[in-house]
Amino acid sequence: MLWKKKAVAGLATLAFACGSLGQPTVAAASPSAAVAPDISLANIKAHLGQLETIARQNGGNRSASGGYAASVSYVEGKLRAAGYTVRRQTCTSCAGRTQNLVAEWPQGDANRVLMLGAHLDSVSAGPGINDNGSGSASILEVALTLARTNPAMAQRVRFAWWADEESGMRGSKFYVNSLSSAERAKITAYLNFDMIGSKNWGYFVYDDVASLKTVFDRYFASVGIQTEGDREGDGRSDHASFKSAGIPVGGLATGAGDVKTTAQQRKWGGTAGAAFDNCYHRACDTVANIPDAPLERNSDAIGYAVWQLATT
Ligand code: DPN
Ligand code: ZN
Repeated sequence: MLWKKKAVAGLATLAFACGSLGQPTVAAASPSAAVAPDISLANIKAHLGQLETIARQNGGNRSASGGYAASVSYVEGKLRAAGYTVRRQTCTSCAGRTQNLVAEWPQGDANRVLMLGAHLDSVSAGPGINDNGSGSASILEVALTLARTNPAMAQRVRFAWWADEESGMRGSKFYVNSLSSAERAKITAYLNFDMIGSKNWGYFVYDDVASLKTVFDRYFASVGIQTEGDREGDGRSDHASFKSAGIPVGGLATGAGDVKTTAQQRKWGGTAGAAFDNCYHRACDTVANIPDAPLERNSDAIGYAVWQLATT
């Protein structure tokens, strides 16, 4: 949509004008970043449909080895076809679902790495389409869009799909522990996406690092959406593994089992007094549990942040 691209182009100029006022950080938006393209909602929904089919064919979930392994193969196949070099890491402290999938776009300064991640496992109760097909499919489509549009890069962008988040963020912990201190120091920021299509959505931005929250907030402001700092997900998803290692973290979420307040209903619509996602960790977390609006906004926010932080 042209109007949206114009609005975002205007924001790039604003970021440039205000850049000198910001605090120096390891993860500042680039003054000369390219304009982010639209991230295709239709493609994201196609990925989610595939993940649900995989769950159906494997006992109704993507938690046990069959449904998890098939999810890894699906994402890996798309990345390889787009030209990514993809690495599987076997997480030996993970149970049943053991493969982390890591893909790096091989352009930009190899000593500065922007990392994005989403957990690819579900709980055993259901197919896990919001939790966390939504984050997994969105960063997959961002990765494919990056390959297709091939902008000039200031940083490396590395994407990860984590094994075994649901029993204690084991995949991401294993990965962070496997890095040398020199490799950790190259990661300028880790951005996490876990549940970004909740049916009774809110717009939550991780507030661990102000400069990263600001990048996302600029996108949301450009489309007239107010955000709140994320509380519900604090320490509960894979960003915690990176934060513990001293790596700056950011991310997005639309809410899980917490209940929407009246003030939040006034801000975002939906139903006050009901959970953000009443199918959280249940069998009904299917494609029918995902509305378009939060998925569209959050995936475009991810694209905006990647282009702002990593392109030139
Ligand atoms: N996605 C939830 C889980 O994996 O169980 C944790 C979570 C809740 C993360 C709320 C973010 C926000
Ligand atoms: Zn989750």
